[in-house]
Amino acid sequence: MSSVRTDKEASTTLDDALKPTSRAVDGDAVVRALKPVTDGAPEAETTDGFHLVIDALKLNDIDTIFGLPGIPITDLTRMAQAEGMRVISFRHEQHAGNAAAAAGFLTQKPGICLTVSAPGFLNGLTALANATTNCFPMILISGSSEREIVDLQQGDYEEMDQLAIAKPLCKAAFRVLHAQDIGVGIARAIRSALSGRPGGVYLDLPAKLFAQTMDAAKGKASLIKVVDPAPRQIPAPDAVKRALDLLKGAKKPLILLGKGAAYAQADADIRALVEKTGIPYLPMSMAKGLLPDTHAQSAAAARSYVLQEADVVLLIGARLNWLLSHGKGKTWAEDKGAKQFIQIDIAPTEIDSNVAIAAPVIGDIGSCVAALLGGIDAKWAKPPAEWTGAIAERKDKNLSKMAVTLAARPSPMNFHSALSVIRDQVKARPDAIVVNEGANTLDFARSIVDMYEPRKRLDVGTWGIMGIGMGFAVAAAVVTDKPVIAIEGDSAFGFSGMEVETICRYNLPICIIVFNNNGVYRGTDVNASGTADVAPTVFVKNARYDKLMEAFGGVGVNATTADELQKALTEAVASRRPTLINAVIDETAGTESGRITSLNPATAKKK
Ligand code: FYN
Ligand code: ADP
Repeated sequence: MSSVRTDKEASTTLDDALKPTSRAVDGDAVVRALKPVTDGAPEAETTDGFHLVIDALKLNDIDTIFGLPGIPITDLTRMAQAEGMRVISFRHEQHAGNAAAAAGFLTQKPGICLTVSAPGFLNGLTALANATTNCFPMILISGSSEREIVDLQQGDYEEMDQLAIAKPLCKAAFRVLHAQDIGVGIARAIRSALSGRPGGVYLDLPAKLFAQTMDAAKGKASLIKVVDPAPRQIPAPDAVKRALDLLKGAKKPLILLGKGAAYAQADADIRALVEKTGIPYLPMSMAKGLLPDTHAQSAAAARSYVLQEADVVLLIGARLNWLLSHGKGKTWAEDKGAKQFIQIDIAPTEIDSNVAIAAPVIGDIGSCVAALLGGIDAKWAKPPAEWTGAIAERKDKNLSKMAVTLAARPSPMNFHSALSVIRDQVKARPDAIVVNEGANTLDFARSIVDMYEPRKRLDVGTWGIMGIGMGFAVAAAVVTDKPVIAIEGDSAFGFSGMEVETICRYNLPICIIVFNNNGVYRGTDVNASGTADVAPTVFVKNARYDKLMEAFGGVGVNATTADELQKALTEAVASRRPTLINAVIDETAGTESGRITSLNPATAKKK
């Protein structure tokens, strides 16, 4: 128990706390908790809701909170810090939530986001829903108004039925009303976030809970250290055999690695499976680096070809959603005959969600991949040379074409020339974490910037969401202490740009590169009405995003050439100083919606 107080005179008892009008007053509670009251008489040691929350998290090896203080959780942030937790305070809850989600993905521990009631909670909710969509474990803990007032809709401060609102947007939602249930509440939240398919969990803590007191020993005994929160799920032997038989018979097999495979931290076995079978593989964007992108078996540079031509596809932690054209249609050359799919996933209901899956293998990726590996012996026949040869041919052609484009040094810079600099830096520092969002900035960076190590690339994920940039970057720096390179479209950066102050405040080794082409997609759109307003996609021309970083004491650089960009980026990574490089990009470069133009109704029609 990290903190205990003797408070015969404590102003809030459990009974008091349950009265509708009592509320923890920020300053008072922290003083009470940090300075035990003694009058010489023997006193019972007590603890309170604040400390039970902190102790329950610490007991479960959770040492960091991402959040934004305010009523009623300000004292919780102070006390958590006083008790040795790292508390990273943001300027907007959405970014704290995104940080928690990224921390969850990187560490396999639920990232914690702490917010105030109603508006703060709602700001955090986007991140919680996004985490759930992406299968990242996080817990959004929000203070809330008093149940009695909320339920009678009597107009409490920041009144909102938060639990009801959160429920459909996350994997599980809980509310704790009594201090003695905090241990159970946190345990249930951790288990829900981590077990099976990971996801976001909401934990509602009404204001009064924090000031409730109880006997310290009983409080300690009420806490739960969660044992085996993500139990291994061993696949059934017949499912493994079915999958191996199908794979063995394939003439043009393909392995597709998704971010579930990256999350699973089964890196060595995944690599062994790819290498021992000799099957070409395609990484989804956040699975890049599970094997180095330069690996001979990577088919990333022949993506369209392998998706069309493969006859048996082994999906490992990847869903057949929009990012994979739902496993059908032109992308998969459906007219040439259906593919056969083997799918490894922890969620049995994922199977057959879009197309028939011939061989589902249900279990955790580590166990499933190990089981498949068990069936690959020295007699395993590698895929036919016609298949691997045809892929190599297409790949080499694309790589050579790309090399020529990357070597060009146009003025002003275009996406390719700027990204070629970043590509070289990541090659030199493969341990750096890349955060990437935007439209063109995202799409070009994904294929140009090679990744070499697992879980080094964080991006817009399943929703293609904008605004994850600074939250993900902060989390990456905080939980790994590695240099972070955030490759940001100018529009995307705007969603979380104010967090540069957070980055400077904690002096994080983050270098942000804003691809500034004066607008959403590009900066050349015109207002057809002829009025004075600029077109909806156009920003202030020639903006200096670098000045934003300078305002808070970081390093700002305006880079108009690849050489300037290269110098600034190399210095930033080496010095670990917060840096923002305003990379001036040709405003005519870029296409509407990047490479997903087909999803944009207007441009799709024009095509
Ligand atoms: C890939 N490619 C390469 C390389 N890597 N060529 C040369 N060198 C290298 N290293 C080729 C690859 O073979 C493809 O060409 C093409 O580049 C693009 O590859 P990519 O990026 O892997 O795949 P693609 O087709 O762009 O899309 C797949 C996707 C991806 C849908 C999974 O686009 C994605 O993750 N999109 C997210 C988009 C998003 O969320 N946007 C945010 C909203 S923006 P071909 O083989 O010739 O096809 C709102 O406006
Ligand atoms: P991508 O976007 O990279 O294709 P997705 O988010 O669509 O990846 O898919 C990830 C899949 O991985 C989800 O279906 C999820 O259930 C699964 N998954 C996540 N973690 C594990 C794990 N440890 N073991 C097995 N499957 C997992």
